[in-house]
Amino acid sequence: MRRVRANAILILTVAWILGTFYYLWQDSKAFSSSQLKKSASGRLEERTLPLIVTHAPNGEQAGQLLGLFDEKAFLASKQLKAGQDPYREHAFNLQESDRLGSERAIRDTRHYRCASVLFDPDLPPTSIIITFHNEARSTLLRTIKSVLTRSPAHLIQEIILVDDFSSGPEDCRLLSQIPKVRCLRNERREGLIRSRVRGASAASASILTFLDSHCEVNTDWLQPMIQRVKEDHTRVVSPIIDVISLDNFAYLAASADLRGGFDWSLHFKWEQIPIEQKMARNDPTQPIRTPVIAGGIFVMDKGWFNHLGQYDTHMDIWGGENFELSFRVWMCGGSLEILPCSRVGHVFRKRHPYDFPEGNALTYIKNTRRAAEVWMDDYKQYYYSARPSAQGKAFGSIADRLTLRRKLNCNSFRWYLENVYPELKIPEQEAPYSLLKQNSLCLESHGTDSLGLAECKSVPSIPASQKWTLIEPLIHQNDLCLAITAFTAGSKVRLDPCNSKESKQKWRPRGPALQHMISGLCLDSQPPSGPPVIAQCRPQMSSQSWEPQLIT
Ligand code: UD2
Ligand code: MN
Repeated sequence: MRRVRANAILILTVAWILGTFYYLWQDSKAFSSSQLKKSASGRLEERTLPLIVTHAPNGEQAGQLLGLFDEKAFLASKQLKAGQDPYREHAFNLQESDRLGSERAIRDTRHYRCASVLFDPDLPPTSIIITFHNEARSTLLRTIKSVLTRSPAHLIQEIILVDDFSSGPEDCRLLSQIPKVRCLRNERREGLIRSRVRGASAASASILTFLDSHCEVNTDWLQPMIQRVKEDHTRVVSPIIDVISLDNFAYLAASADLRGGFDWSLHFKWEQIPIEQKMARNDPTQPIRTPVIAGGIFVMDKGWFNHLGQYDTHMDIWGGENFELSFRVWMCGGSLEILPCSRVGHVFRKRHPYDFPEGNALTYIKNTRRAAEVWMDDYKQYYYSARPSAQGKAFGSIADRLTLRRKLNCNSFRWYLENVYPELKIPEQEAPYSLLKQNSLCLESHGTDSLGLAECKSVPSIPASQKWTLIEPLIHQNDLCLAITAFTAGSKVRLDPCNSKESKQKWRPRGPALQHMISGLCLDSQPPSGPPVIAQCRPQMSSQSWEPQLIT
């Protein structure tokens, strides 16, 4: 009897140990597979996990979902004609999109741990807002159907389409036949910003969800976002945006280690999460704080959206609104995050398939100028330095938005930089020019090969050949730098293309003298006739004294 019991305990122990090993193996497999294997775009990730595939519903369910809407007729009437360029109209391969039809199974691209995250049973419903301008029928319908099939029905209060004055009114009219879908058509082209405001104002749910018109939502995409907003209405949340190939419409997982960032020209970019934050992340289901959102796909409490001033409706067509919203949310008491357990695919394109009545560049400048002028305080100077073409371009009145900022009592842009985006470095102040004086003479270049001394000129007639910029360890003249020609005393100096790693170009001050760091020799003008060389350092000698005099 005792032996039987001992055997049973042994078997249970072995089973427990094996089970533990299996669990740990699964875990490490998932982690290693989620380590980045980047594609050219830097965002794609390859996974080898056995992933759950999200299936399209069966025909009967789909029929019920669409009500009286005649999907076949809708798709058939606007297909690509033989011989037509499939990229021309939409900047993606229309033929492939049409071939896929209105729904398809896609890979569940989430980390496997996301499947076991629990949500409140009483999450509030949301209004989905999709604005479109001449969207392809197959992509638009797939967006709508993926929402209907991959979201818990009770969470979708309605889908509000805003047709931004597409060429014909038909799409809007026909799609309204789908249960839960409403379509509002603009009477003139408004752009996506005013269109979204129109859609949001018509929404009846307390939570707003914005989507582009060429998306496919993935398994359980909605619950994580509504949960976070329900817990704290000041959070504005977005999913990881997966990539739908514009060529073959393959659904590709994006990296889960990215957040939204930008440079001083207000150009959006995906960037790696800072290393300290990455190290601190031990739970891959946790939100990622992001300085800005890409703009198209996010969930926000409707009351908070209205309280914060919706959007700047003087922005036109496309662009810049994501910065304006992001700055406003952070600076006025909210937060922005990316939720890795929510995944939505989007067709990223290389060009805009539609026209900009005022031109693409001017519109982007107008919109980003408005964002910079209202939200960036004195830091807007860096925007103008990075985008000099923005200076002097019209951007309309911003009085209302400045009043809004005051009324909301928002933090400064400095606060935003210090607390939200410390990684955005302030551009180095342009170093001032100096003369390098030796009594009444100045160091002067004559082309790249020879240097000499000449009478110092004064403002405003100082020639470029006498202007030097001292940024240790380099002595610049524009993008050329003072370099020795050999490491021995008596060697001439010349100008070479600047390279801070080049040992021949490294100098440091030694008293009034300029010492070459590696050879230890000093710049010497070799009176009476030059040319300057490097010589044994004797800083007290006037031929080695170089007095920098700032040119103001
Ligand atoms: C990204 C955003 C997009 C928007 C934009 C900056 C994602 C996935 N997309 O560009 O939502 O924030 O950055 O402004 O983050 N549209 C109109 N009227 C117009 C022009 C466009 O309704 O005059 C619609 C268009 O059909 C689409 C949406 O607005 O549904 C966004 O336009 P996009 O897809 O050309 O922008 P995208 O993805 O390049
Ligand atoms: Mn888009």
